[in-house]
Amino acid sequence: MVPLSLAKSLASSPRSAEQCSADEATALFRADVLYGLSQPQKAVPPKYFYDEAGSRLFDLICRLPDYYPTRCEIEILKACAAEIGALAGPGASLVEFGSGSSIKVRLLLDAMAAPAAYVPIDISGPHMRAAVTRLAEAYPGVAMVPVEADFTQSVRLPPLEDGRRVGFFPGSTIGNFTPQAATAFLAHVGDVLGAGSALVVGFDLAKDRAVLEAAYDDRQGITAAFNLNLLARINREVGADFEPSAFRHRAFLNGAESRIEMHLESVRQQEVSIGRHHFAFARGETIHTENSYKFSADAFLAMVRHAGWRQHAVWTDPKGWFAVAALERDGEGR
Ligand code: AVI
Repeated sequence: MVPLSLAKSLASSPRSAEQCSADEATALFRADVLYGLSQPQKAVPPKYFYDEAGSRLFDLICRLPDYYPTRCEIEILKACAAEIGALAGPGASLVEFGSGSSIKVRLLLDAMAAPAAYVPIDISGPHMRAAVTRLAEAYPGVAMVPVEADFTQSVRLPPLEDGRRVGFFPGSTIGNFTPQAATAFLAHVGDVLGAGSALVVGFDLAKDRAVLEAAYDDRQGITAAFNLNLLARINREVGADFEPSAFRHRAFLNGAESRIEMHLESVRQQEVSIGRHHFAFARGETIHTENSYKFSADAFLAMVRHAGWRQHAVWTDPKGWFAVAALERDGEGR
């Protein structure tokens, strides 16, 4: 069973869809879109960004000069990989929640002593499997055990060797949850990994508005394409008749909530239909598509403590823009 607090939070969870058939996934997508467009503030959960095109666009975002989180996090991971390797110990299994292209995990696998297994969990199956095929060639001694699933749901891990279980949740995806949902998710990860496990999680730090807004509204327009791709996906998979050129990408810092918000703004008054459902848009009205929370280290650590984790270490890049926390769960473990 999914804890209620977590189930409720799925409306604002980053990447997911249930571990279910394609038809069920489409029905869930349709229901989420119909529900979200019926709200006073129209919204679609950000988990739906990641179809094939969206996953490719996200990979491009990660290479953008304006999008600092990836660069900063890689810099941090390179510097602290040896300490994470020591924390994991020999024969550990690395479980990545929302593995995407499985790029950063190489830094950890390189630093670990004889890692037993890599378990990527991701809803975008084809994208994940292609990434795992590439990884398997580079790490022939590591068992690759991909799990195509919604990592926010009650995932059951495959049988693993006796070494420590180490969770990996990079990229500041934790910031795509509300703080309440993030706390529930971190507790859920603790339950999935079990007693004695460790968790390495990347989170983005609060900083200047200009730096943040440029990262989510880049000069090349890739983030705009990523956001607008959601409408193309809704048209294709749910049968809507969105005219993507009648919407524009908007990203701004909501300082009171310490989060970047992404929206799709209607450039004119219009109506959009999904079957017999019709949704009126005023000019300037938006669909809220994503929150990306920016934390202070203290606020983040309070949250992880609340979720049952103990701090092992926190590292930041020289500019203090991004942070990686290594956490531990009490107990005997495996
Ligand atoms: C996946 N997630 C951590 C990204 C973020 O920064 O919130 C998604 C993203 N949205 C726009 N650019 C990147």
